Amino acid sequence: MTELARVRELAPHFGLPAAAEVMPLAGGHINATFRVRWPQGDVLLQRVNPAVFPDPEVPCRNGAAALAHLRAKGAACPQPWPTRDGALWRLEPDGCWRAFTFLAGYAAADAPGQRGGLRAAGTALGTLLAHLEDFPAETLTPALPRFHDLAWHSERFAEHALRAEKTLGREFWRLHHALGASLGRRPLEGPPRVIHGDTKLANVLLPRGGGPAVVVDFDTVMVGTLAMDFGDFLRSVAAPETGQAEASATLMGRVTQAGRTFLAPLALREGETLAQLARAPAAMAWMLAQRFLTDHLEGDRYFRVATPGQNLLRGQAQLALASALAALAPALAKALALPGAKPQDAP
Ligand code: GN1
Ligand code: MG
Repeated sequence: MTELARVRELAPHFGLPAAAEVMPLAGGHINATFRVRWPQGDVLLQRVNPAVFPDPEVPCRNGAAALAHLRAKGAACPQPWPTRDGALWRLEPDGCWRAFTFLAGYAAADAPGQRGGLRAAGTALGTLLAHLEDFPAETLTPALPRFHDLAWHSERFAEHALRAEKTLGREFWRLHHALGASLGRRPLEGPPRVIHGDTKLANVLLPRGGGPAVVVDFDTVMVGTLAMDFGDFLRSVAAPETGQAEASATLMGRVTQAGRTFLAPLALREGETLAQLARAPAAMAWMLAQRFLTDHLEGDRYFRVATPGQNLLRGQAQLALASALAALAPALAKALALPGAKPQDAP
């Protein structure tokens, strides 16, 4: 059965009319997402991928709880579209299906022409973490065990060392080892916090006509550290997934601006320092590089690819980016401590 036929089969469970227009939405690497539109309604329907999430109901449950918490605080949130039975998701043999009202009139913060949105995205994500500070962490079940465990991802990649060295080529292999030496094994540690888990720019939607940003994709909400969400955000601000990293002065300017806006709504806790946070973007890029490369070497079972070799290219781009970000880390720590950041947080 084609994906679109499957969506049509599911649609009645969500009260979506048979005549609605169905469009696949590109963007994510893991779940399948569709826009279902008809004259009176517009819905985003999504299948949470059971090949990636061992229990696809877990991300649905965690995400729904986080959204309820945020809504109670008055944050602008995606609006769940329940099933006809009033449930927030529907478990099927091919995954967990759920729907939200489609956010028409919004564009992702990484969409072309949205560069001015960096600050809005940083503020939205920093505010989100502040809102999650009193979320009951003990109610969360890990949706992806060891998800942001850098040492674990490095070990998995190291199992493929012989093939990896050959596939990557000498220069990227050297970058990989240099990153390991400069970042150490635990650059993402810190006191536990409830975090979003996937703070890339594309997960922040900005209203075209102005107004509050909406953060989406709560599948990976988890107990983690500030370094993880801060690092992943700046990693995504720093560069697109593939393609060349830019000149370091431009990169530094954007990363500093975005980093400051992210930290402004938050009070750093003991064990969260600007010196360590400044290394987190490189650490997140290095971890993502190893995740892409491991998946390439294991046959693209996790990250969807349009063409063979795409995960290799993604991995190489993240290695180059991690290297550029590691070089900027000392200057970033200083820049984050300048006026505009909080003086007591100086490294
Ligand atoms: C994946 O599917 P998507 O695009 O929301 C991945 C993130 C990566 C991101 C890279 C559950 O997110 O960790 O940073 O790709 N999500 C999962 O674009 O593995
Ligand atoms: Mg995601």
